Amino acid sequence: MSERGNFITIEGGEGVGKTTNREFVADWLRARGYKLRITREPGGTQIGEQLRELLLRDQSPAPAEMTELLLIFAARAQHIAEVIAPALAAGEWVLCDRFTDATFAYQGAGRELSTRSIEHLEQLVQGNLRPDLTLLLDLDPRVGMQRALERGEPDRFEQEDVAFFDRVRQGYLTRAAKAPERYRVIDASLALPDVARQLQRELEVFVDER
Ligand code: T5A
Repeated sequence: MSERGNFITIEGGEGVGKTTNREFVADWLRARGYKLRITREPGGTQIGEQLRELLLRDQSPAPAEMTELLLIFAARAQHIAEVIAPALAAGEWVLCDRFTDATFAYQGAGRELSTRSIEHLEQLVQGNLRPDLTLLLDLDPRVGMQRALERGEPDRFEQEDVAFFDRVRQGYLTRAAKAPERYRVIDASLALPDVARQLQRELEVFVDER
């Protein structure tokens, strides 16, 4: 039986550069010979991508907050069953753009849903599965929104006000402070090469410890 792979997540608010830097992380890991599965949430499977479309679409009436939370965990259950768990079991590394920390930040801190309910769902859907490393790209949401809006039309989440995104950022930072062994906070306000340098430093430490 092959050794279990490692599960790495990239997190942060809107427009912090998760997708852009995911490529850097992936290239760095592949260059060191790790077999890598790149995926994202919400999404990552056919069912999950359909749920993503439903979640991000600007629609009226919008999904109720609890509906949103359950749809996110429904997509996650499928993602774990179909992609994440089999890949890790086969010894692949999984690099995921957002995971449950996003739910604690957006639905917990942002929408102010109870952390206890999210923890219950986390346990129900994931069992013991947690990321081994979380790279949190931290950025003032005003800058992140500017970057995201320059790129295209805002989705349903991107239409929230700045107070919502301030809570999201604080939610992430609070979780990171509580689990320093798993989280690495990256200053995403710097130019891309400087962000990449910070990521590389953290990856070197992580890989050395394996
Ligand atoms: N969601 C998700 C929840 O509410 N709960 C959950 O549990 C989960 C999993 C979609 C939404 O779903 C919500 C949160 C989200 O609103 P998403 O598509 O992953 O999730 O999230 P977005 O934040 O919308 O993704 P974006 O693609 O907008 O942002 P990224 O990936 O962080 O940013 P990226 O890489 O596309 O960069 C944005 C722009 O900035 C530039 C890039 O070139 C690009 O143009 N840029 C920089 N410019 C200058 N300096 C830098 N350092 C730069 N880095 C990037």
